[in-house]
Amino acid sequence: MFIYVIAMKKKPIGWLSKGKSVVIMGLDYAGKSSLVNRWTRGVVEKTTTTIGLDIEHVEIKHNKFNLIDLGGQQPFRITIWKTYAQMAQGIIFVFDITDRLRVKESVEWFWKIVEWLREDAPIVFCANKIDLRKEGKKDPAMSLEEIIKTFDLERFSQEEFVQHSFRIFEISAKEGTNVEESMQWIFGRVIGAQEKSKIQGVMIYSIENEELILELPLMKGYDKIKEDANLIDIVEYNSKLFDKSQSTMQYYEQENIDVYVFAREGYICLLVAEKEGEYNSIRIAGQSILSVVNVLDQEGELSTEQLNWVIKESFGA
Ligand SMILES: Nc1nc2c(ncn2[C@@H]2O[C@H](COP(=O)(O)OP(=O)(O)OP(=O)(O)O)[C@@H](O)[C@H]2O)c(=O)[nH]1
Ligand SMILES: [Mg+2]
Repeated sequence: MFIYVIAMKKKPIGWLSKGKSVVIMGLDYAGKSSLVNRWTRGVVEKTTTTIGLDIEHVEIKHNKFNLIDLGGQQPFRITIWKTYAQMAQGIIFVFDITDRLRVKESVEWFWKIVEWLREDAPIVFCANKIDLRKEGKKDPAMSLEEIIKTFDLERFSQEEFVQHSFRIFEISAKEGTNVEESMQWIFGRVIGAQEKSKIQGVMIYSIENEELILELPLMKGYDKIKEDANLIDIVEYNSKLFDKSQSTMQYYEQENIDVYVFAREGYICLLVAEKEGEYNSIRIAGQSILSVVNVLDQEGELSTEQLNWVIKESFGA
């Protein structure tokens, strides 16, 4: 098998350019190259099995990406997949919903990939070839429920995998169904992850003790912005608004910055961010900080040093 594959090699492997890499994986014949063709060129040309890998260079919102389409045949799985999974900033996993015979194999490889990934890499699961779901006759294709159950995809809602953004799309590379949607989602997540550093500073205030328990500048220039923004006023206004049991999020637009206010379990957390940052990563950051604050406080170990460390580790300075 391996010799056969090498002998077929007839084109040079693409090159990796600067920028983040999004990697497409899945068994051979799943439709990975068809998905790339459909998305980048709007057509599905006749594909041949991918030897090694192909790289497309794409640009989204001024971000450059390598879109790496890996060969799905067994020899590539056991040789190059791990390396590319480890370097991926995002993963597109493609599954052929008519390939019942190899479902078990696909499930095994899927979870191997998840193990290799960086723990915060987003994953989009593309259940491909939905155009082959014919009404009327006995349906050989797998339903969404069946796929979620067989691949055990509900694990992504559990604590263990909460760092991975995960989404499943039913797509048809052939007809273009959900192709744009799934690609927008994964690249949006990868760009979002990149924008975590747009958070400039963090403040945490205890509603119960009515005191500021942490103020952390994460970027230069935060102090000046603080004066402009009257952050303390925002905190005080919100602390009057909410009691301990409430959980909420508010958003204030200032001249130079955006301010996100999260309130939960007796605390208010303010995130000062650059204008027009990616909302989702800020929301995740705010909620994570409050969870950490709450746990540390319950253990009676809430120290500024510890919080500084947690926040810097998680969100970068
Ligand atoms: N009906 C249907 N056929 C599809 C669809 N997507 C891909 N195919 C077909 O599935 C076959 C395999 O597609 P490829 O895109 O080459 O598969 P691949 O995952 O890149 O395979 P490897 O490169 O070998 O790993 C081709 O005959 C495609 O025309 C789809 O959405 N619907
Ligand atoms: Mg291919």
